[in-house]
Amino acid sequence: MVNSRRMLVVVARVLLPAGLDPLRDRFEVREGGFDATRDRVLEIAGGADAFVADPSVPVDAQLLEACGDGLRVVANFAVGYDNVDLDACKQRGVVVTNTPDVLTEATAELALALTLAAGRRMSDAERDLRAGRWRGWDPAAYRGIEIRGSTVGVVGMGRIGHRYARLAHVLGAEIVYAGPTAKPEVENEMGARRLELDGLLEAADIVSLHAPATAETRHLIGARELELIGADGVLVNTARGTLVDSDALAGALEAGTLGAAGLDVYEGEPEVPERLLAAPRCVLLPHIGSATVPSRDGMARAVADNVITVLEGREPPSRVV
Ligand code: 8YV
Repeated sequence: MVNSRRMLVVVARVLLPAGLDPLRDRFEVREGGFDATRDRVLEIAGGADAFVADPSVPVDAQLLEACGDGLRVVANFAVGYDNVDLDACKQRGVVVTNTPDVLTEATAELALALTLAAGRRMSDAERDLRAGRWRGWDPAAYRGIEIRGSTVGVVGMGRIGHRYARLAHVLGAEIVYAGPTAKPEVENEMGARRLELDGLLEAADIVSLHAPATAETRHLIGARELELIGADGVLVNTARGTLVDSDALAGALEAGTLGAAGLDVYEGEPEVPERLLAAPRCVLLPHIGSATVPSRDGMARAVADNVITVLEGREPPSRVV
């Protein structure tokens, strides 16, 4: 008898209809749901031909084992893939994909929004107003920086870093950048200068992080680096929480040795360190860098395209390994 089993796609948590519908048209789909625990994910993973993860779902040897030998692709619902053990996937011959490009604009724009919000002390100002602490126009209160005339330091001049640099440059900033490779096209386009990280932190009034989370970038920004950014400087992080030592950051904000911070990502999400919640001159968002309609729908579609192509024996549009 011919085996007519429909292939199984396991979605660890949730996927938007833009990605779910085309998958359901072709395959059996099993979803863990928004609050799926690790145990629940391991339980539903069995028999998966494709596994859809997101940054809150660690994909490690144990999970791959739970999926079983039929697993052909791990499709991450994100551009970042630090939650996926690439070596373990490679060892089992499992393809890993991500969702680049479709979220470049949304994330760069959010980094710009955080730059302005932190640089102009919007969180403190709004908090004071809502708490009834606004006692009238005060020429000395909430004074911040202007992007025009500032030096903006982009750490990681990839797709998102480049788009953010363009936006800041259009607003009149001078651009410096740090990263493993020189980007002559960006240097030609906007006169950007490549610096070593320390030089960038010293030169920049605003530092925005756009590097991936790796062992090398863990706590890239600690107490020493924050001091280099300085008491008037602004730090923005829309990349990954592990890039910044959050205790050191809270300390610098409390002591006034860092001007302001705008954060969208944290170590150990969805936990947010108490000290950061209480810190002054700090804008905190719940990891919404890619949260626009076109971006999230584009990401969901990209997940489906990656799964479908691999399960149909073709090369996926965005393969990591
Ligand atoms: C969110 C992101 O994690 O793509 C990434 O790497 O960090 C963000 O887009 C994503 O939206 C969660 O699925």
